[in-house]
Amino acid sequence: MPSLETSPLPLADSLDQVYTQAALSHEGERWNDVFEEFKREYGVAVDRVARAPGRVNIIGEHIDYCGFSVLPAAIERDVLVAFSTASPSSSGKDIPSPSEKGKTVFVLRNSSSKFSPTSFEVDLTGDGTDVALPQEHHWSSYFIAGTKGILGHLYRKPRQSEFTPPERVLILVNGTVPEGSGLSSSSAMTTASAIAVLEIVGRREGDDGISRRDVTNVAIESERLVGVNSGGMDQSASVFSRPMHLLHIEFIPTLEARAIPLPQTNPPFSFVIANTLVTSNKKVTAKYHYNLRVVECRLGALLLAKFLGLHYTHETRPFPSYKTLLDAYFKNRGPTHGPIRSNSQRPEKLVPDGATVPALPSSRLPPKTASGTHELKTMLGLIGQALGGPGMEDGMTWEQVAERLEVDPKVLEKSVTDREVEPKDGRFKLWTRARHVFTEALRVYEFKDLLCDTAATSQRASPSDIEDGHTTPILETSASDSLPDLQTAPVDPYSTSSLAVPKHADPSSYLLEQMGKLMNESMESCQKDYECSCPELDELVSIARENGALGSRVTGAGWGGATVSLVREPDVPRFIDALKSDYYNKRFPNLSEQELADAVLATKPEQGALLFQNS
Ligand code: NG1
Ligand code: MG
Repeated sequence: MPSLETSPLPLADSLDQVYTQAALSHEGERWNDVFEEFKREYGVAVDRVARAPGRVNIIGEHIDYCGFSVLPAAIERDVLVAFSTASPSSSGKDIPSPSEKGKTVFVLRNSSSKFSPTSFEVDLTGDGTDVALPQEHHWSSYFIAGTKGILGHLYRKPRQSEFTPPERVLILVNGTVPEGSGLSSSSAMTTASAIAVLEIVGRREGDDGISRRDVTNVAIESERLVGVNSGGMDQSASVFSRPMHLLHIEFIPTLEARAIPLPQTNPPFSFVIANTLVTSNKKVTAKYHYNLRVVECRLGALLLAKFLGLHYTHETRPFPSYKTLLDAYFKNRGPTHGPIRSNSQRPEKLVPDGATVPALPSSRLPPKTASGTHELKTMLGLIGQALGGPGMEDGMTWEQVAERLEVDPKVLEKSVTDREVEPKDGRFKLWTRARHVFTEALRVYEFKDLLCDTAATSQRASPSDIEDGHTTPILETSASDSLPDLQTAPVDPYSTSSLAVPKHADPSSYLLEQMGKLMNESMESCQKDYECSCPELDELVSIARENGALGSRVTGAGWGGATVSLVREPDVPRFIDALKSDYYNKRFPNLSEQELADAVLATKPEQGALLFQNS
């Protein structure tokens, strides 16, 4: 059985299959509309559809780019890229032709009139460098980024088969993930485009085909072309998710995803997404927000590595490694990664007064299901000493960090970021950012352990690699089939988790409360330490908690976007009503019914990306 990461993308045989799938059946009408619109626009039928969903992150915010694992899931909102390489019929409107032989014109149209049509030309046998991203940011930027990324990747892997590029690719995009809402419409688009182009150039399968892991890595790297130094959570969730599972995604040393079944509780629970309707345009604000945080974490990693005396020699300047906080943490983990050096080997003046470095366990990496939370806790103790300390409460300037690292500030800046960042008062808040990262990483493990313990105690499979060969049906089991039943679950005496579900009069309540508590702690850390919240997010989570949410937090990058709340299913209608009357009616009294329905939605984890053939 191929593993999750190396299996090819599944291809459903026919759209009939789509309609019969529980998760997508209510989407039938939308798909029909897309098919009809395509025919109207181009005069030919859709040949294939690449579908990539948005995602909700349940826990693990702003730690993917630090190398730590996260727990998101795909949602039903998605991007459909319907395409055909057939010649448009004469009824097709204004279809451009390639300007030279060998080039292919991509004709890009979007079902939403908000997004203007465009086209671009590319050599599909080349490396993608002949096409540039639009000067002005446009919705097609993400599509083109995915195209460039996949072509660049394939170019390094010679083709085995003959390929004649088509003259045109006719495309209709139809998306239901609201943009700028923290549900990752951008990644859905980049991922869907990478999959579509992979299919168009005939490299999805076979000796020269590439795996799902490759596609995901390409989508991750491609999206960075658009201007944000993002991590890999969204694209991974979009590709690997499966219904009724959370995805535990690890990035280091390689991308790995494991599906963890959601427990069945009594009463059942829902994740409710509520959009603040404050759009956070990451591309525009990146230098004050997202990219700045990435830089703060990288600087923290360097100082931490230096503090720990890790391979920090004159030869390695300007420090090629320790790009992420996980790196500094990882390499601190015993013989396989080089032991911590003793105090005497560390340059003295870098060690704040009274700082001591406790011995860390020298064990190897813990197995996937156990969390190694102990070591993270130890690191938490260290970051205060490495990044905090007297005079550093308000953060450090480039110069101060450079001085501590004994490098030129200009060299430092260049090696840490290729993007402009503008910290407030010129100061980087390294300690609080790192404290968020390490506590959040810990919460992810605790959350995962809660779910795994529940799965284990109900004697079902604990997290496993998803085995999705291309012949695998879209949904192999009905959702309820794969759910561990908490009510009948015996307690696992061998559980390693500090939060192991104890014998409890009401295990469902216990589990939901613990999950909610971790989500609330995550929010608090995002608000105080990471400063990625905003007044509207703060207000939404307060209203949520006052109206039945067991936990409520920002999902996605923040500074706007959406919240996710854990709500008992019977409470969902009342909960949604309360959000409508206390938040939306007050702040956005003129929303239409449809806009309101789009703003607040109860979700269940959904299937990740797929490619459909219209036959
Ligand atoms: P949003 O802004 O929600 O799409 C971003 C990043 C993720 C991750 C989260 C914060 C992109 C594509 N995604 O998501 O990698 O860092 O923020 O946890 O930028
Ligand atoms: Mg995004």
